[in-house]
Amino acid sequence: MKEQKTNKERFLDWTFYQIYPRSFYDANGDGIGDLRGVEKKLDHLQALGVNAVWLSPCYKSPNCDNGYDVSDYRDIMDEFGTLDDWTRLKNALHERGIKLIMDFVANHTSSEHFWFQEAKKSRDNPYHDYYIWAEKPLNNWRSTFGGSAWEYNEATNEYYLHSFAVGQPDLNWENPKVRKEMQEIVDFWVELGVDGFRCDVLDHISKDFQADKRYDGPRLHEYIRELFDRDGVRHIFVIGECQSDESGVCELCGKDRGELTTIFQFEHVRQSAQSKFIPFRFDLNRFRDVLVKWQAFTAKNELLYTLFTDNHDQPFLLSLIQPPKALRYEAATMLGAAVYLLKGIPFIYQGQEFGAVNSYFDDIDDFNDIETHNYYRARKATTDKKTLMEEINFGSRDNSRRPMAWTANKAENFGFTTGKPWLAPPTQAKNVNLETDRRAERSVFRFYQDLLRLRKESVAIRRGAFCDLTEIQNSFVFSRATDNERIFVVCNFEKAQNISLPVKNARLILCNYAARKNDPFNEAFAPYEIAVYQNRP
Ligand code: TEU
Ligand code: CA
Repeated sequence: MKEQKTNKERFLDWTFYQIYPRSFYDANGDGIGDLRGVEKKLDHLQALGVNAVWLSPCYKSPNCDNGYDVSDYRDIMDEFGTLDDWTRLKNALHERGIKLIMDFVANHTSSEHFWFQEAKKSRDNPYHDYYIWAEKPLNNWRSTFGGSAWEYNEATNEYYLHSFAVGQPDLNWENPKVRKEMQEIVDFWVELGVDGFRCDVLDHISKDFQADKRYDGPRLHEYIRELFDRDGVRHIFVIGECQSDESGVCELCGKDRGELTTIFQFEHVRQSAQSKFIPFRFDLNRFRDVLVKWQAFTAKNELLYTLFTDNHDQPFLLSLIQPPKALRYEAATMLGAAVYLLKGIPFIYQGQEFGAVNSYFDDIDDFNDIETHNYYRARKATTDKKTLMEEINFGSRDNSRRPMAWTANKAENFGFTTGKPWLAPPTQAKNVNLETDRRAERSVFRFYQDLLRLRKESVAIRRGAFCDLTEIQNSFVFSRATDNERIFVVCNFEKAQNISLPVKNARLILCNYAARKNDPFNEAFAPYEIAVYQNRP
């Protein structure tokens, strides 16, 4: 049967790799990753088997929030290179058949952006209305990074809204001029050849100041359509970072809505209702249940779903499930199979492909993230040092932002830079790095290669219907099927147990314990063991 490709379904053939440029690879020895550095590592991406890249922000920025505070949307951050370097990188990616999407930070600018520099001067400045001002705070909203979301500005005797850092004033999307500016920025990059955008906190752009939450305001959908449902733009890939529940997702991504290709939905990775810094034990059964729920929901409503476990905002999920050290490979590959064989668009975060884990540092000076520092400052008077550092190490976004460990060579900063790295490398880099992993018999990288090759070869994995076949707790069993192909995925969680197999006469196509190759249908599963079977009736 010929593969049917509706317009949106073609995105199911994309497999993303997220690059956090500051920490990926430093090509000029100043200790900071850069665009030339990304270009130098394209062999790695190709060897892994991805065909799309999401680049975290690389625009001009004073870096109060590592590029999520943009001071010029049409130029590249000095540390990362130039617009020419960007064009070279884009061309090099495209030559290899790899798509490129850029981060698009639309909710706020840097306070050093020209617009804000003007806006704060006086109430009658032509840029004043580009931002959100009030004589008294309009509500008691808190900034995500701590403190009030309203900051006083002396020159105008007003407060301005910043949902994130003080240096990230929220744009006033009610102002048609702001919307026009943002459209022109989208056009600028589309003309330069980007394949799409990952839209930072897109659900924040419309606000209801009376509401408890800062997102999903009344004009959200209107603004999104105005931005992306236009000639010359409609074809691109647009993924929104949104907190929406089920009905919100339908409105944002529904087939005929003209809004987003898909969104990042976080329910499966955010299990704790408490502050992200308060340690908790991640529950894999709950994780599975949420994934199953969204597989069913997106199928029913014909929505595209995204498959991910990690990004630059959270500690590595692999560390949250706390596998014994000796089982890191098994746990990492089990997570990979449980997530990336579902229906949706995979996003792999840098480091995941060799089983990267969280770090432990005793000293707050070994952290950079603004959220981490704000938390430390707010708590240090009332919390004992040991507890506080445990919280910081558990929840800090720096866990996933540390320089990539390419090699095992500590003296050479694990292959990241010949200079002094901008942030201390991961504490476990000696053992957990790409080079060591690729040489190992149990290689996470090789498993990911196999996984992505299977996705490429199998229509059922990319397009097939999902069916949950889980019978017992601490396991996840599912199938993916088209008319002429069936894939069965059996994942065991942390304890050895027997799992009755949904199939007896199929081909074993992927496993993470060598012993299974000799005995494919053994129902005894070892800790974190997975087995994937294929059937072509
Ligand atoms: O994140 C927005 C967001 O709501 C969260 O992911 C938040 O950063 C996290 O919970 C804090 O722990 C986006 C970006 O991904 C993040 O890096 C930026 O800091 C933030 O927006 C502001 O631009
Ligand atoms: Ca550099």
